[in-house]
Amino acid sequence: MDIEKLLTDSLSDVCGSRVKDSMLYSLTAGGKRIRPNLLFAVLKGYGIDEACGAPFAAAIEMIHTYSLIHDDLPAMDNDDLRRGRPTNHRQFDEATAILAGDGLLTEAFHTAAGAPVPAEQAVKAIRILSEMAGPDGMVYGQCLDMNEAADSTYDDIRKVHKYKTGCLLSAPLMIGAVLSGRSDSEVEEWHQVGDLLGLAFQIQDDILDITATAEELGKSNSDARNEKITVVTLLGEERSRQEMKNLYAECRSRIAKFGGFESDLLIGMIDAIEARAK
Ligand code: GRG
Repeated sequence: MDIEKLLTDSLSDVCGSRVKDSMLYSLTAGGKRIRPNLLFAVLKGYGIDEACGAPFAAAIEMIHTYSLIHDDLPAMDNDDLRRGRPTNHRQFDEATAILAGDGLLTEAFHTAAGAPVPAEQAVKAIRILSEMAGPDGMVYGQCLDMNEAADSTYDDIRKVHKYKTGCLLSAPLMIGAVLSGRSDSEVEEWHQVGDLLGLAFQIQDDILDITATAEELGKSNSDARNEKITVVTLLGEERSRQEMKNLYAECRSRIAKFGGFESDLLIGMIDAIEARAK
């Protein structure tokens, strides 16, 4: 699946405006496209045609991009660099960046609603998308993160990551399982894999934040500037690396246990994520 084409095609019917330019600016700025690829890997593992998941894959990447635009705003992290380019509000202006995020979030649901799947599956998948992105999911995680206490423990930080990072990694896994006709309990098992993946991914992000330059990462590393408590500041670099390795290993082991699922592709993706340098 050509994910870049999928993303631009998904916005082709949106009327031309400065907001559309701003949405496209961030959506087409690159990014690793981990979330759409996770969804396609689950569908392939269950032997389902990936075309039925394409609108959901695009929707999740749009929601992810909106969250990055809003996270970079002066009222949040106030960052200047994202995906190797000036952040959206630096390139356009603050009001346009807010609207671009709003536009991507709402357009995501419009896109998902057009998926060529049975109505019952579509409703289930759209509900998951909303729960994972909204005030019971990623938005809740962002809220916890903004109100972090100075004496936060590892368990507190785990909770922030479960919601802020894990939910949007769980969404493609869960939606892939829904579109493959799997049971609610199996969908919930995929949710748990996403939680583990989110924590591993975030610990890795925190390690990269102190070991790589902003140029290498293509984004500002504002955690130190904002004096954020991270897993690395709590556990130290070595213990954090070990924790991250254990979590990725646990992800692989759980993925390998799903019945009727050909896991090689997805496990290969987890290996590639673990090996990432940005
Ligand atoms: C503003 C509602 C709202 C939420 C913001 C996503 C997020 C929550 C904040 C961004 C900062 C951050 C460290 C988020 C954790 C998730 C994460 C590591 C995002 C970056 O994902 P990648 O590495 O980014 O997949 P690319 O650019 O490759 O798509």
